[in-house]
Amino acid sequence: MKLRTTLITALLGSVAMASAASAACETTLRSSDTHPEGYPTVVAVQEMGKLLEERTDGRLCIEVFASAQLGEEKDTIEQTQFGVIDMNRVSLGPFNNIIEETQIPSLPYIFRSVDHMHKVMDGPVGQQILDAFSDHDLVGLAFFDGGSRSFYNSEKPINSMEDLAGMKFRVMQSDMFVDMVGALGANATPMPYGEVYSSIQTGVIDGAENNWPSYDSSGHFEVAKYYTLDEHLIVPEVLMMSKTSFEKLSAEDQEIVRQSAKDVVPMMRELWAASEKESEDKVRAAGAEIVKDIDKQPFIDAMVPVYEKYVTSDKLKQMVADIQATE
Ligand code: GTR
Repeated sequence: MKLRTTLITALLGSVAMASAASAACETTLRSSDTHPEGYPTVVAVQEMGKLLEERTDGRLCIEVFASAQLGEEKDTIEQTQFGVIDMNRVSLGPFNNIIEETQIPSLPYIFRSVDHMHKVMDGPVGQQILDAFSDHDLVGLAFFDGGSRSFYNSEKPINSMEDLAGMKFRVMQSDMFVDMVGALGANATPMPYGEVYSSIQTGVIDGAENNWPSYDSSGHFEVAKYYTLDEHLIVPEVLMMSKTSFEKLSAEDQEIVRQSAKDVVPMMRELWAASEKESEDKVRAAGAEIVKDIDKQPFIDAMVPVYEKYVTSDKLKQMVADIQATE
């Protein structure tokens, strides 16, 4: 937390001070996040709110409802489509069953690295995905980092794909992720994030999969101490707005919203990298057992049927080719 606060002050200090001094806003956009206060995605949207307030002379600001106060991701997506929630920061995972383009950056092992993911999402494929939100009553604003996701469980260290056989893992509510876990020889249970801790604790599932900061902030490391860095997913996260709320804004303010979302991305990325490190240190010190050097090739090979099932149309095939061709 201390590190995060120092970073934010260094990166956005002047804006933060300017906005603290300004008067109350005319319109406050309500934004949802499943993560708690201090988590990089929450901080990034709060910082975007400060930019907005400053750039609109107080016409617009943002209030982030953290810790799933407005509901679990799948439900808040619907509420954002209906205009009940103005803004939302979620993983692309729960969008997979709604917007087919979001399946592509959610494919296992599609990105070679986080840098590769950044290049793709900052380029034409990223724009194509943001544009796809507009057919679903939403406005895609920016992509945030979600690191890489790996399996953790309460039972035993996973050293190879064989060790996963028959185990039960929670996945986000995406059919593709159910098939991904099935292709690895394990069983998947899609469920909301907020139910995972107790489901592991009571033995309903053996574990789940996520990135360092979520493994830490959710407390899942307390009930599932074996974490294997197979890094099967690098799923970007998205900040989007309800089209209903967006269309209430003037053209000038719409542009300021779009620009401010993009402007917090570099800060979000720095915050994310620091947060990963901080969470890793914390869960290791708390006794989590990490398997780091695992042969990923069998995992990658096992994903062929998932690609065959989900990358079906020419459009989706082209997206995969564009990603693979991105240096
Ligand atoms: C986190 C992600 C959340 C949510 C969660 C989950 O890494 O930031 O948006 O998708 O994972 O697994 O449900």
